Amino acid sequence: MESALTARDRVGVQDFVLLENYNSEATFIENLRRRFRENLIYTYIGSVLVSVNPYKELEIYSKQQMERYRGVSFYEISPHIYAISDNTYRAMRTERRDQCILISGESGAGKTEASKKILLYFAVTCPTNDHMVTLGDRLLQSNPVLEAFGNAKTLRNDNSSRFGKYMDIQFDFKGATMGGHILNYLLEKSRVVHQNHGERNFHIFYQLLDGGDDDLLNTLNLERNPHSYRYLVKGSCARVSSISDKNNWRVVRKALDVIGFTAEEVQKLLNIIASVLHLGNTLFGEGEEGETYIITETQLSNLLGVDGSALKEALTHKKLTAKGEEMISPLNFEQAVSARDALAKAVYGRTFNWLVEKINQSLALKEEIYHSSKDASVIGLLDIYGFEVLQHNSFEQFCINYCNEKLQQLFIELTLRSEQEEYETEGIAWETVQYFDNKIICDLIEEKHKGIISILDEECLRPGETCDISFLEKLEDTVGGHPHFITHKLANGKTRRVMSREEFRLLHYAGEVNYNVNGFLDKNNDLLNRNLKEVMCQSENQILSHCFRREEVIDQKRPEMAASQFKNSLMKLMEILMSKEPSYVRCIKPNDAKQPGRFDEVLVRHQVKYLGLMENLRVRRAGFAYRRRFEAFLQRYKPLCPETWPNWNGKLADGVSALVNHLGYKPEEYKLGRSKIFIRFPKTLFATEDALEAKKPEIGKRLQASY
Ligand code: AOV
Ligand code: MG
Repeated sequence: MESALTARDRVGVQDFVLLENYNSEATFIENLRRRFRENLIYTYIGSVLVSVNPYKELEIYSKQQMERYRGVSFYEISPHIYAISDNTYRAMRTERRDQCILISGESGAGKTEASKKILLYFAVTCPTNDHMVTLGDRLLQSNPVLEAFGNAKTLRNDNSSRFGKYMDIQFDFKGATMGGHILNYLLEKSRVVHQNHGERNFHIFYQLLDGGDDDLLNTLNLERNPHSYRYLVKGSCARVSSISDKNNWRVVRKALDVIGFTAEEVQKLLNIIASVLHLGNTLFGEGEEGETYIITETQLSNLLGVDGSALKEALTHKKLTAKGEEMISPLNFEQAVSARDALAKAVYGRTFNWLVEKINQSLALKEEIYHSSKDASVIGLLDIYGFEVLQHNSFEQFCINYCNEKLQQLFIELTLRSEQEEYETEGIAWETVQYFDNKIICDLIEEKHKGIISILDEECLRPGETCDISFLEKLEDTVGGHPHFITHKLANGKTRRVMSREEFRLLHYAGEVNYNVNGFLDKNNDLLNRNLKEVMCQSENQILSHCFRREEVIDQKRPEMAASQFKNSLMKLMEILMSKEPSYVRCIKPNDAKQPGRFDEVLVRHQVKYLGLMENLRVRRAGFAYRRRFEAFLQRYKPLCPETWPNWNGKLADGVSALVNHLGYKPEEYKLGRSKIFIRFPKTLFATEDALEAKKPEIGKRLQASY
């Protein structure tokens, strides 16, 4: 039989805290590799779960596995996404505090899969109220729908999330699920009209064409072949071997029913999806006088539920108000193409928001439950788009990477810094751990007046001739000297040859990215001609008339620009997350080929570095495994010591001292801070918990495990 030592050698340790040489990055990576080789994709750093994408189905997510993790303490069983889920759930129940689980990692690292497993765990294991039996199903079924409309195949990931998602799951005082709510962040709308080589449009288009029956496609005037649609072939890869669009169509179609979409709503939704494809095939011609006309006739206006000639007019003309007078001016060819694309993006983007709204209605607490749910608690799940570096990075990557920068800042704020600060305020000796604080990059992007987003907004609003290059020049003037910002201009006035004149480079926490400014102003402006809005708000398709409001046409106020809107929504998200007790899942991508069994050390080392896992480990190891406020510790364990039982009337610290003396804690096992006890090793706490368990019959009441 294999000895314990060789087993450890083979599979590594399940918590990095147990590594002898915890300062060595090589040891850290070797531990990850050993575990990965044995299909052990999860490892802890204290309470943080590190997950390596296996790129293959593992038999570790069954219902039996879920049962194994229910109510079991973290350290007694192998690391798992279910352990994090269960722990979070129990913390919510025992501490009555809202929780959140933050999942991070680069594109393709496994965030979305992790979030789905967590949701599945709650849906399967948590009790349900009688009138809420369908809620678990709806929560689960919201995923395929949102993924169909909001995910796409990219070079990094065949099912890449192109929107950010934060989902609250609400529980009543008995711990039963009672509702859910989704917040969505900035969908990558540009994908509707353009895809890079090797990438696709959103899944739903291909699913509908491949899976929809003949009658349905006939009513939508669609052909089955995706190559017939210009918006679907920009990336030259309409079909992907790893994806079954036909099967996924069935799943999505069923999910829409489960969530509660009516047949009429589904029809209207599909009319919109088809209309986007027809819009893409709408071509323009140029007359002798430079006027533009539409040369492709399709069923477009019928599907959009709008008047055909009004739509034609709006696609080729622009309405302006000058000095109180309305003027109609014809669009040239390029303008018409970009008006058409803007309409396609607006229609799709707003429909996506409508979809989230509808799902939220279906997951919402019933009014009467809401009012009687004062004791309700929430677990939030954050699954965003991961950090990405492409060959060509544009406005979308800028927003996505900024979002990841914010999340990393939150991680630093909440774990590394707060951990150190706590030791300091508690007066416990502490060796400072150096870590990279990315606040400097967040400031570079978001600072008022001086940050990149403010400069972009100013450039969009500035009257006169502005263009993407004038924005870049403004950036050079304003943030040119920033240590994380680089352009082709060198400080000595010479030029950096490796960079184009249309690019700026940001040194992100996770790596360097060159952004091409082409299209930044347009994408930030995100404008739709007023006459197109007028046509759309009269649509007979209720989804569209809901999405395009009359008030928007009447109200001439300029809406907030895209980047600022995103920035503000992220600020709000940070507030939401800060108000909750966080748990972390840090996802790692083992190779760029999306293949099982391949562990690319260089790639993994890079992620370990930028995710700050070594710092995380050092902080954790330098410190103590557990800490608890004196009153909470005393309250829980006082039955174990005659001096403190049944009531302790002296100072809390003295009571805790008496208690741990009685329990025989050795000096190296714990420290008393100003308001908390710090316990160095998990085993000390386990022994105390066991003693409490043994005493339960005596103290005559059931105490729930609290770690
Ligand atoms: P992401 O969410 O982190 O990328 P996903 O969760 O979509 O990445 O994972 C990418 C792919 O890796 C999935 O489609 C699965 O094929 C595989 N995968 C990930 N986790 C597992 C797992 N636990 N077991 C088996 N296969 C897995 V992005 O949304 O692109 O940032 O934007
Ligand atoms: Mg994802």
